[in-house]
Amino acid sequence: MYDSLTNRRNFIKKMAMLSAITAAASMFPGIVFASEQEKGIPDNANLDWKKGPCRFCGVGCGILVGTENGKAVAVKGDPNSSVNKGLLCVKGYHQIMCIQSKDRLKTALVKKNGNYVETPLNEALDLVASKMKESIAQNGKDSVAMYTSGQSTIPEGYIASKFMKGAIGTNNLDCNARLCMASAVTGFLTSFGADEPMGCYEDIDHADYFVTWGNNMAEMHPVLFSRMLEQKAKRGAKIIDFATRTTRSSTASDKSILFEPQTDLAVANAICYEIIQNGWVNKSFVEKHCSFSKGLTHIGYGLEDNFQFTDKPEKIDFEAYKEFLKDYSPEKVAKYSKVSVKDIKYLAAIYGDPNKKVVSYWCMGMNQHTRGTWINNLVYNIHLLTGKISQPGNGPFSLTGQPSACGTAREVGTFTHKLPHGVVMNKKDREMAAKIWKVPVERIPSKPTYHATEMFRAVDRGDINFIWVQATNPLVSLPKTSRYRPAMEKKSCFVVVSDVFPTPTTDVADVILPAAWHIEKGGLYGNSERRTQYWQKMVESPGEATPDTWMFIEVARRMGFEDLFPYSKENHVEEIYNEYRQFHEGAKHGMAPLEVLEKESGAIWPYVNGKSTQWRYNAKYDPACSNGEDFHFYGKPDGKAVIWQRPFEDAPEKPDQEYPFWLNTGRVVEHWHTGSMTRRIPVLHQAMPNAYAEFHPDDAKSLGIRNGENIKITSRRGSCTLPASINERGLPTKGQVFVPFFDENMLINDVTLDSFCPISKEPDYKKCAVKVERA
Ligand SMILES: Nc1nc2c(c(=O)[nH]1)N[C@H]1C(S)=C(S)[C@@H](COP(=O)(O)OP(=O)(O)OC[C@H]3O[C@@H](n4cnc5c(=O)[nH]c(N)nc54)[C@H](O)[C@@H]3O)O[C@H]1N2
Ligand SMILES: Nc1nc2c(c(=O)[nH]1)N[C@H]1C(S)=C(S)[C@@H](COP(=O)(O)OP(=O)(O)OC[C@H]3O[C@@H](n4cnc5c(=O)[nH]c(N)nc54)[C@H](O)[C@@H]3O)O[C@H]1N2
Ligand code: SF4
Ligand SMILES: [Mo]
Repeated sequence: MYDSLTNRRNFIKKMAMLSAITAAASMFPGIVFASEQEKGIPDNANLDWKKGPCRFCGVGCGILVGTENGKAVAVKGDPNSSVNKGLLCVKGYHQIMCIQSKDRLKTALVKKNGNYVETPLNEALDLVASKMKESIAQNGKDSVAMYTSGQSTIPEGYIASKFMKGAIGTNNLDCNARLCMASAVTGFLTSFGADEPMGCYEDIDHADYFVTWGNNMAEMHPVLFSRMLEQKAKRGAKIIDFATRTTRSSTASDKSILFEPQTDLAVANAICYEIIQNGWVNKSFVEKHCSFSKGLTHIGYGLEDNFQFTDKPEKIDFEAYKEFLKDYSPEKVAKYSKVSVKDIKYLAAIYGDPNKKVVSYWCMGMNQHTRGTWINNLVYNIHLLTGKISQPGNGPFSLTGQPSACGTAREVGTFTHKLPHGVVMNKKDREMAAKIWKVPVERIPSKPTYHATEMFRAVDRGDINFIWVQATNPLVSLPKTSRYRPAMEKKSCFVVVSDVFPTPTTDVADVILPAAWHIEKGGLYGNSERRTQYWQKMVESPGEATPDTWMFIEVARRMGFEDLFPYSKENHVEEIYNEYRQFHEGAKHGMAPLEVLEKESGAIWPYVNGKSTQWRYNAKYDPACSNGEDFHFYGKPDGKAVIWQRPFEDAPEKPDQEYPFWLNTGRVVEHWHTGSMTRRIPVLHQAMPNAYAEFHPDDAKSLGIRNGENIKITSRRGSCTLPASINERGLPTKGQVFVPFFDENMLINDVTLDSFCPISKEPDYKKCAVKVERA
């Protein structure tokens, strides 16, 4: 990709930059300091720098992309972005290196007699529209589905929703964010009645303690982690890593506390037990701003098709809650959580100290959990009991993973039950959508249909006959792909996949649509701190590669919905955003206008009277607070946040004699998810060429496994062979094996379990039982 840098000196400088980055990356995982990067940027006056958000994670760093002769040639951190202040991680710096990969999809491909035939895009879109129409005519609206992404831009997600729900009239729209932050959403809704965190990244500058609840931030949210390390160096802020596996985050922390998978539920309750026992409850806060509830227990695991669950919340009082906590004394919980009584008390004392500010962070450890909603509620309980919430440096902070998990998946609402404002079940919300979309309200169905896992189960059963997959790679990323790959190969379902590169999912497609990549189109993303960021197209896309939004619009028009999609090709991003903004008008969720987003490196919603709201629910900062009190949890009708009674319950599958190990899966700093982009970036691919299985050295010894030796991991669903890794990147606890899922040649998701949290429907990729043999 550096072809355009003909200047030899610049080339050498580039190489120096790469090695500086690599060196810094190995010293300090994933973290590169701006000064290192600046050295390598060509001092070429012709570079035209354009701003935007990073393509990769939910931190949402601001980037500046340097273009020369129509090509993107350099990336640096945006010094004006308050998120990263000029810093980026290894993925950030190298992001543009994948787009000129030789195997980039440049034309549409249509499968004919088992072979892919290059087809003009117009013809391919005709075919997609006719197949969609045919399926609807033969089997009804709910026989067509769309599966999108937290990496889709706001306009992409918005048009997908308008197309499926408003035009066709089916709720068969869900996205990969279901696999990612659905439990965060249901956690927020049950505790606060409104989605997304109350605080912002500036909390980092004020907190005395950071407690991470199973979140490997050094590798997954590297720039935020570097901001925490900076505060540690500057002010002595402390990082406590509470996790099931020793990672680079643990080794960079002040204290690492390990627990048995799933028992975070019990430890969180034990912390609340201690807070109450020691008189650390912030009584006036709790009396004024909190209520207490309990829900059903033994709620199941979603293992069977068409699993249904509805909770039955009941109000309780403080005394009943206190009584319930008796089962969670540190002494009792220490027995099965494997966290010592001393460490439980240590954690409780941090939260309980009224003079210390604490931020809790989490991501997939808590969300990919068969009790994901519960564990989110339980960590909120700790912050609510102590009143450490919605203030600079004090708060629970649920991090997102994907660049627009918040902006697109949650705010636009590309889920079966959601609308851009509110939910399909609510008549007023449907009326609002119908009005803005200019469609009859009866067209928007009032019942949710399939969430991600159920959607692919429905494909397997033959209940879905057409599926369009966009900006996600489910045949690598779904749990239990051993079931869903054969399902997608069935002739009963016509499969359309829009991607930038060939993947195991495009392998099963009937039509492959070539998508324009991030900087080849304009768009908007929303990051973890409710920051909306806008960028404009920076370079042309190759061949017939086209923005996803435009392909959706073209197909919708071909299906007879021209009137509903009157956008212009040149300005559709802006036209769509302006339409979408109407859904969120008002003090609780107002979105910044484009003129502001054009100038600034994003704005945080609620954007009210020309200002971002950094701390919601706190009357000092949030204009939507209206009860005359210092705090107002206005998401709930009574203005009070809910402290939930939620018990510890076991995982659906635990190690036993036949399958004696826990399997835990996740990620590494170098790769993005299924690796389709980062494995095409040479420096990242070389740094981490293939997946591996991490063991505790004692387990390796007793199994007679040497480092690098191939081993086979088998569950009740499938198996996967890969090299063993001992004492390398991370260190699982005894009895646990860890595998990253970025490698399409070593498909660990053939082994994982598709059980999910009954409330959020988010699968648990972190726990199932496996056996291990030498291969
Ligand atoms: N480099 C890189 N960065 C990324 C991504 C990427 O692919 N690559 N993806 C992004 C996305 S979409 C996401 S969702 C995030 C994920 O970010 P993380 O959630 O930080 O990463 P994972 O590797 O999925 O999960 C690792 C954590 O799961 C915890 N865990 C395992 N079992 C349990 C349990 O029972 N309870 C609790 N509480 N914790 C448990 C482990 O302790 C470990 O810290 O990363 C984002 N950032
Ligand atoms: N075992 C295991 N599995 C997991 C997880 C885990 O922790 N363990 N985590 C889950 C989580 S949290 C997540 S978020 C998912 C992520 O899983 P996926 O979403 O399936 O993974 P990605 O690799 O991000 O897939 C995005 C695809 O979009 C393509 N793409 C990039 N840009 C564009 C674009 O502009 N348009 C289009 N049309 N395509 C584009 C990329 O090439 C890539 O193939 O994985 C889930 N799966
Ligand atoms: S931390 Fe996330 S947003 Fe920032 S540069 Fe790295 S991948 Fe991009
Ligand atoms: Mo994710």
